[in-house]
Amino acid sequence: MSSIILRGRLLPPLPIKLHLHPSPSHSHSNLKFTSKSSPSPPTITMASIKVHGVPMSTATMRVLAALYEKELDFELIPVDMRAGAHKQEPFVSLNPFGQIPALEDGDLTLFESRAISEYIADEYSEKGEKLLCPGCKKVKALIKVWLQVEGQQFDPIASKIAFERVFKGMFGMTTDPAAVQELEGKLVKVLDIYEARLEKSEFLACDCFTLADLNHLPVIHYLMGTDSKALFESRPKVSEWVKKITARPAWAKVVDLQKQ
Ligand SMILES: N[C@@H](CCC(=O)N[C@@H](CS)C(=O)NCC(=O)O)C(=O)O
Repeated sequence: MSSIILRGRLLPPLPIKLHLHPSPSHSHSNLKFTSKSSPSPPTITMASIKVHGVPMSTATMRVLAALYEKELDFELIPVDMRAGAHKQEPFVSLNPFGQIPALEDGDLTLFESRAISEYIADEYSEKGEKLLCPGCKKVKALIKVWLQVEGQQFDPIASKIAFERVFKGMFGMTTDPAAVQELEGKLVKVLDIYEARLEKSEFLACDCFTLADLNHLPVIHYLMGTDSKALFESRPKVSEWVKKITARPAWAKVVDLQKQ
């Protein structure tokens, strides 16, 4: 059993069963993955990229999605949140705010999942899916707009709904229907804007899948398992977009990690 603490709230243990592979280079057990199509179980490699986090965490999932889209090998180092490992050394040397995920790439250490996914997309621009359209400044500017929209308009509402509808239940807490109603009232206004945008382009920034779409995946993934799904499905363009982004093979690998 492992546990998770969401946005400063200590929550009871989470029933995640991680399939652990002993690592010769570390005193604790880590998970090593290769993003290239290979038969499971995951291949043991000397990955220089290390992700500290857990696969149930939305912020960790965002980073994992970027790594898989870029077909990069990485090592996932589970953080024992039940034991408060994220609030102690050595983890707080990676993220002084004591939140997962943190990323190590050689001698570079990063935290904040959106900054990490942007770093991966930029640093490994030649690999895998082009998530930032580096050649086109105007598209790049639009990607930045929609990255901000996700972080500033969508996530503050949608992740609270996910907390009410998904995580509270997971941790034996009770959903507050009044809070859900109020939040959904706000989310529909945001989704109406998404619907209008997606009438003009196939994805949020342009006609290709970009980091702006990717950053939405973790919270959308959880909401699709709740009654809030109807808010997405009742908007034809939003519904089509959700189907396309959640069907990506890289995303399927992130979801698979939760089952291990
Ligand atoms: N803005 C941060 C949020 C990270 C975050 O809230 N992580 C959660 C798990 S999804 C966590 O570590 N919570 C523990 C805490 O806040 O103490 C990011 O995107 O990386």
